[in-house]
Amino acid sequence: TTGQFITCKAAVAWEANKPLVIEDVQVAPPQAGEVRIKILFTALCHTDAYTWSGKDPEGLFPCILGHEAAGIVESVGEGVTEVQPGDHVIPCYQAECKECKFCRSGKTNLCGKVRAATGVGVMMSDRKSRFSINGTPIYHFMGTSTFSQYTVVHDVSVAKIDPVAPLEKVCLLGCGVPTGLGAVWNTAKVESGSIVAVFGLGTVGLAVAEGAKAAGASRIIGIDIDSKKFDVAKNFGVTEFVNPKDHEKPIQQVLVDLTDGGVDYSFECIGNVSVMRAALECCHKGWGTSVIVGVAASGQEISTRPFQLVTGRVWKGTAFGGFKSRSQVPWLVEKYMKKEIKVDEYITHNLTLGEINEAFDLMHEGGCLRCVLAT
Ligand code: NAD
Ligand code: AHE
Ligand code: ZN
Repeated sequence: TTGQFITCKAAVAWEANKPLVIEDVQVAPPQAGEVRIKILFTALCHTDAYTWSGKDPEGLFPCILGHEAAGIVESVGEGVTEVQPGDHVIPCYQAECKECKFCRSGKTNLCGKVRAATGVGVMMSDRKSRFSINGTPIYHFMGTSTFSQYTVVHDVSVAKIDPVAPLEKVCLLGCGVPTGLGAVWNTAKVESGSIVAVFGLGTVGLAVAEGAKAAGASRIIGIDIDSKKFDVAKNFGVTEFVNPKDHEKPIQQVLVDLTDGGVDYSFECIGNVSVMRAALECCHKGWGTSVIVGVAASGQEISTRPFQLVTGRVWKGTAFGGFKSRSQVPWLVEKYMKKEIKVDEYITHNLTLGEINEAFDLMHEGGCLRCVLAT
């Protein structure tokens, strides 16, 4: 079947930091191994704001941002067997082909099949974009580009989910919530009784707290420079709150003093390299493990004294919480349906695609966790 072009609305980032513009975009039919999805709901994640800022070395303009969404398959290209039109899906920026060196390693959730293309805003087969405006190509973003009524993704980047699940909620399972939960369960493997520190109490940090509570952590210390975060953080399992601004001492020292030598696990959920250092250095000698979740700007580097590692602290990082996307997103949806994980509680605002610039403004306000846009 040779499909037709679809003209639809999408929010186009023409240039870094310039307000997004709702445009009529032509979306090409899916080629072999590709899937065209009608996006119904998309949320905003801090990473979209990061790339929009111009600080992402992989950020290309003009592009269509967005990577936390849910929708329905509209059409599929040749050779696509795992989804069909009508299926409810979540696009996955971390693909899972189940065949590449990464997927077969059993050691990582990263997939190598289409990453070279998704990092430069095009599709793998012909290194071209499926989006255009009057013939001008518009780049894809993270292999997902969900700030659009229709998008085209690789088939290895689509998780088919239970059609009963509410898409206006489970769109969050495309990024922030799984990232936090998985950082705890898959990357750190936090044990019952552990002392955990979470730096940054946005959606990702709160999902870390939720995951740590489920893992049986004895203390979950939330650290944020915005004290308003604590009230809401309690509902996600944070047991103690520390605002670095209330202390003269470096925050790592404050935490070491609070915990008889340091925490068992820490998580940086901000994207600030000096906080990453503090998160490592607040870990207990001999075993404390720190997981980098936040994304830091181009040119930023982490540092610490090697002695910190020589004496047993461990520095790790995580992408999408270590979850294998196509295999495990449907499982996360089921856990949500069984009320075993929260999702609704992270949604503080609902707007439409046309209000996307307001939604980006909201991200900088303390009261906003996730804003879901109806497309
Ligand atoms: P967010 O903006 O909602 O949350 C960040 C929080 O950090 C805010 O509460 C803010 O007040 C706090 N903060 C800022 N500076 C601070 C400081 N110096 N000390 C303490 N707290 C501070 O962001 P989010 O959507 O939750 O994302 C968090 C980070 O995780 C971002 O960097 C994002 O790009 C990244 N991320 C990574 C992955 C991954 O797979 N690794 C996935 C999703 C998001
Ligand atoms: N392009 C950025 C890297 C951004 C980054 O690290 N992305 C995370 C997901 S953030 C989701 O909100 C990730 O999964 N990374 C692994 C990968 O394969 O991209 C930069 O700074 O270069
Ligand atoms: Zn994200």
